Amino acid sequence: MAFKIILKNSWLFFLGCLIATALEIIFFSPISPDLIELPLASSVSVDSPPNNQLQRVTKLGEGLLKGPEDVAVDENGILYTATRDGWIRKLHKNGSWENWKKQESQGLLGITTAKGGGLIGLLKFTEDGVTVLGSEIRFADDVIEASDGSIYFSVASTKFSFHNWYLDLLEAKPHGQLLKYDPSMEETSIVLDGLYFANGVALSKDEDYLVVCETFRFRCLKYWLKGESKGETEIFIENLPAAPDNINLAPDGSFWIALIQVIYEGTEFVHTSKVLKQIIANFPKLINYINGATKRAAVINVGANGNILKRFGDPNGTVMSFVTSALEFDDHLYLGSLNTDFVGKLPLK
Ligand SMILES: [Ca+2]
Ligand SMILES: [Ca+2]
Repeated sequence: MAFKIILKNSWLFFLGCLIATALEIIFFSPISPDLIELPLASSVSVDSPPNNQLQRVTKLGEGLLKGPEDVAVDENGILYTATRDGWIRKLHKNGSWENWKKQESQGLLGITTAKGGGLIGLLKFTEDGVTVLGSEIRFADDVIEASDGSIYFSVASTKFSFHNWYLDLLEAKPHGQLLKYDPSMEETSIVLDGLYFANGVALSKDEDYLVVCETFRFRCLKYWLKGESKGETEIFIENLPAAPDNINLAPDGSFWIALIQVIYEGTEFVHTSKVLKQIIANFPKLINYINGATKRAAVINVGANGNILKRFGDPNGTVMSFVTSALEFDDHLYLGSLNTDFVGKLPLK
């Protein structure tokens, strides 16, 4: 009899815990998720044709650079990168590294060299000091400067920060923006709102349009700055085989786009279930089981017409993984990553 009561109470306790956990997950979840539109099955594979070109990189600054997400090279051939310890470091042409500027945040991601000298992230750094481009920006991502001095930059999410970016992935709502800083007015305005994790930003060779990548939509948009379509937005490339991160203009007018594997093979089903997303948002360590970013690397070269021209990869992440940036300079490709302690350098000829 007593055994039966204990058994019954145990079941009640178990049931109570189960209901409490379900209520916690649904009502106190940090996200209110939408479902992700995954790339169509017909899309080209990121590994097709298979290649492991990114395993051939020379490692620059190995051990010194923690998560160098983006790279920039100035006209004198000096390479810059911002790392997760808050340093912006310079690689001089003689091969020596300089700890150039230190900032409080560890979340400075995209950078670009400034036309008048110096470097632009969410802050503009010059030898003389620092200019703030926008206040109360939670999660700035990539940035580019036009020749008229306007600075365009992406905000990946207005809801989540760099440190919980995966919540934005799980929520899958358009919290991203493209902003413009006008240096003459010292004002920042919204160019595009409602973007899905706005990430890489690049200007075309003639600066008649810019491309902004929407990571969790597996596509990049073209926004016209000049001509009869000025102010209009259209698709530049869509249905990408992985999620686009930073984008850089190449000297020939094409673009290099880094692709991250935000959805691991076999775990696609997570993004078709709101309940599963809420469970993962409550138990963040589970994200490691569905995020394939650290398992491989891929970059593509896309023509101005939106066609893929070249692709380089490290299909099992042996040397490079989570490559977030590819920049062409002087017949070499410089590769940034959130999962390496070096910048990769790959000869293109
Ligand atoms: Ca950049
Ligand atoms: Ca980025």
